Amino acid sequence: MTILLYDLVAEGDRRPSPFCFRTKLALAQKRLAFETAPVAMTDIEALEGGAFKTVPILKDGAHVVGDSWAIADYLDEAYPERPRLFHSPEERGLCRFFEAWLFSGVLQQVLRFYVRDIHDRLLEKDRAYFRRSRESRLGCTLEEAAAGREARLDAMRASFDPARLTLTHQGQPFLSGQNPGYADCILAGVLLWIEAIDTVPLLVQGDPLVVYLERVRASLTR
Ligand SMILES: N[C@@H](CCC(=O)N[C@@H](CS)C(=O)NCC(=O)O)C(=O)O
Repeated sequence: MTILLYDLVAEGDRRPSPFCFRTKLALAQKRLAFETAPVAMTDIEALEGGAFKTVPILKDGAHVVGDSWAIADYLDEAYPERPRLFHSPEERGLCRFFEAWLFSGVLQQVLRFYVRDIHDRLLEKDRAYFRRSRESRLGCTLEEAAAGREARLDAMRASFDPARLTLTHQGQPFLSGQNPGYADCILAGVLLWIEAIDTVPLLVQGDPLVVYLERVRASLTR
């Protein structure tokens, strides 16, 4: 039976979720075939008996798993013969740290920069909910969050420098070393999310992260 992934959908069939991209990359890393089922943000709670508040949600036969980390653990457990996402508890722990660093620091800037664009790209029926929930989280309106954002563009791009430094270090084409690992699913998931929003590019020509993203894509679609 084919694995099904509930995937956030926006206008024009855009898929604007860093967590869903992460899981799609993880499935590709495990060489598992899957299909996606597009879901509107305000329809998530109607899925699978209302068991989940967020996507991704993975359905594999009788197993329904929500949350990208729980899905990654499930995949390693259910498909031990496939390439592992985590080669050790230590790698998993470091990936947890990497996510916390990325999402508490870098992603706060990224979200403020793009939040109004994300709103405008969402399905019409999701926009009021998105505005209400994100304004309450941000403590300001979406317009206030995005105000004067051009002046923050260089700093936002530079906030990815630790990844650039790692990747341009000779002999390390991926965050996880010679091959992509779960840390690469986390970072590439974020880069693909911003690409899907398709407004002001996060990456510009000549950025080592452009080459990196191509490398991740190529290695996972081979
Ligand atoms: N910890 C969750 C977070 C997932 C998440 O926040 N997903 C967002 C889409 S990017 C979502 O479904 N949001 C629904 C909402 O805000 O109501 C994971 O790792 O899967």
